Amino acid sequence: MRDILIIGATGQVGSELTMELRKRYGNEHVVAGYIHGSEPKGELKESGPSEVVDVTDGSMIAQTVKKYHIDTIYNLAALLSVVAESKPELAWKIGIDGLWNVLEVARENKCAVFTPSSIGSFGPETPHAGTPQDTVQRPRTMYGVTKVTTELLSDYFFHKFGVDTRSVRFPGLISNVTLPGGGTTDYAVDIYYSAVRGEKFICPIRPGTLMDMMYMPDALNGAIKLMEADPSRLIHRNSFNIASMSFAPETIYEAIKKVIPDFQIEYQPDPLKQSIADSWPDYMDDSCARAEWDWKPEYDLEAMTADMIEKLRARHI
Ligand code: AKB
Repeated sequence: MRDILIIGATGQVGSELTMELRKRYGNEHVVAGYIHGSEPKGELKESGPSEVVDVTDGSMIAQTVKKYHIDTIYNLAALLSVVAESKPELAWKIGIDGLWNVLEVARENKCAVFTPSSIGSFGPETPHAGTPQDTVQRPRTMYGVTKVTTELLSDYFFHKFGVDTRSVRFPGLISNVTLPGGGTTDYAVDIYYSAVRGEKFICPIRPGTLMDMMYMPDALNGAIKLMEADPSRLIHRNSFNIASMSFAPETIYEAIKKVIPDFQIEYQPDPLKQSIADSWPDYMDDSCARAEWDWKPEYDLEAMTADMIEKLRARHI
């Protein structure tokens, strides 16, 4: 049995990861950490404990870890790629000063730590087709800089202090519970909301732009499976490429059109989002994750599209 703290529990990943972990480990064993202004609501609030945990305040993290005898921290606090370009200092403060606080508390209290990296940790010089596990990582975005640093610092704490740090490089995550907000891959979420609302979708990314994407249930399974993996099999730690599908905007549009035939799209590329997208992999090679901890996604584009549309329609969004 684990006692888990999720930092950033009300965000896109956190809101669903918290519920999934409560299902697997029991409600009382999973604490939802949030900051003022993004309080948990509904089932997330009612189903288990929650605490104000600001990642930039190490003593707050330590207090919660001690109070609930936490042994595993999922550290999800971060600014996404687009918003980080307008607030680079804050992105560093949350992503790296915050990570330092988490790792220090983990070292003192013997906690395992999961902190996601991203396809954003790669840059223009990275091989874009079949991006290898170990390759050039010279991103030119602040988001990317924080993600590469996250990988290095997490590995440092593992090698130097024995802190059990593990991580995956998430592709763009597509989900229907909490909106992402501030990322380059957000278009692949927004497009479903437009389609279900019967609106034309204005796409900020040019046709032909390939990026790795993943449906949230696979992302949650990946994170949890890695944290449960036998450590003796792990050659890598921070971070593993994981992949399930790669598509360009016209491909997801066509997949949605098969279900909603009168759906329309117009392309109005956003220069910042486009330049970030162009610097990221077309698709990653995730063979190390498959070999070292049996990573295997379930959803392809068609299965995800059917599920997204069904879920959004059921909620009358
Ligand atoms: C973003 O677009 O910033 C994120 C990511 C791919 O890490 N969704």
